[in-house]
Amino acid sequence: MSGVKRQDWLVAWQLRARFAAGLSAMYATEVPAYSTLVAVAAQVNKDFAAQHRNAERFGSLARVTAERHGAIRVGNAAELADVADLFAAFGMRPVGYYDLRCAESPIPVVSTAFRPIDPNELARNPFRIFTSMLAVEDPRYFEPELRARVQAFLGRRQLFDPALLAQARKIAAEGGCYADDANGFIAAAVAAFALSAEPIDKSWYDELRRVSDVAADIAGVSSTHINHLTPRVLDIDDLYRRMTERGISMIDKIQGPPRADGPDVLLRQTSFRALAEPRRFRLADDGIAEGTLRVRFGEVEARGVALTRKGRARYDAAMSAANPADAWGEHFPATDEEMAADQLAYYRGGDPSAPIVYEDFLPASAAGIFRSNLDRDPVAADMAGSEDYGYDVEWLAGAIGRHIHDPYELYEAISQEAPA
Ligand code: OOG
Ligand code: NI
Repeated sequence: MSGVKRQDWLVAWQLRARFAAGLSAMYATEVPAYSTLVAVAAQVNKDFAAQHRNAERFGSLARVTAERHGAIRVGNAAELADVADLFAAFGMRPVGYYDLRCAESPIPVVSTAFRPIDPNELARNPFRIFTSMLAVEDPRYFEPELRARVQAFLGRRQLFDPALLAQARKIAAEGGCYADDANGFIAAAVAAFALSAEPIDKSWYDELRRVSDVAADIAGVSSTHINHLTPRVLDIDDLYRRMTERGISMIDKIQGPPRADGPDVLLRQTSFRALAEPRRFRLADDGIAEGTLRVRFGEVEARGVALTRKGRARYDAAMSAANPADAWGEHFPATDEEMAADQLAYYRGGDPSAPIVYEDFLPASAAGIFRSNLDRDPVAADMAGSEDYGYDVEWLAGAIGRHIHDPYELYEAISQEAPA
């Protein structure tokens, strides 16, 4: 970075911005369609800003253009605790709990999102990583014998170099590090999420694929990897059209709220399948075979105002209608003034011109994004019932030894502050 001297002290947001940029550069070399997506997204944002006076109401154009979220998947709570330690060095805390086993099309994971929580930190760089953990204790997916072998496999692998984690803990404790040390730290952190070139044990991978593609992606290989990196756009319908025109076939719809006349709410997302990437497989006779896997994809998103619990209940009602777009007006007013007056959405100091942007995820969309990129549905013995098999937010917080922030409490606190 220009103007940064070796002895300069870099704080969490500066490290986070470099981490996000480093992952983005790596992902662009790994998944070329990502570069197309980023270029089209930047053009959409520029055009939107030129045509709309209040284009920056959900964040500055600089923030939105640099904004990304990533996603990773890990196998168990010990791995998730290491991820939490690593991301803490970048000022990213666990926020929210998502149980994707409860989705309409269940996925055998529970998830949280690591992100900054302070409004100033978010404004500087809001990088977030949706992090999923395999629900290996859930008997609907894993019978005892397979579970034991998955746990043994996970217990043997090491996702992160202990020296990297030690450095992360030190940086988190000290609130930053010298520029001199930052380069190596960030390069090592980025490299930890590269797609591994190590041969994949084919019979083990295939056995897990019979449970679910996600189980194989998580526990069938010896490392984790960034599986998508999502830019943010100001007009996702426009983005969808432009990508389709370029011959990139997107999933058949935009997930989340329909396009509406009133204020944008929550999060709208869409994705496309990445091309198959070459991978090497180790066969039963110890021979190596070349093959391909399609485990990664492209995604893009648009963000709107954060909804209160009351607003979220309205959202769920609107989305359960046969045609959410038609039903939208019955559940939501058309102006920020009415949204604020009805306490449906969060505004700084209650000022309707100061919407608070939604910084989190939507479980139905997340499951939809997972699903749209899988070849087949996971096989679960019996999906019916609401049994969580011991997974809930308190369990997860205890298992990683960290408070998992409640998104509503964070938005509520920001809404008490005076408009910026
Ligand atoms: C995560 C999918 C969820 C989103 O934007 O909702 C997600 C994954 O595929 O690991 O990233
Ligand atoms: Ni995503």
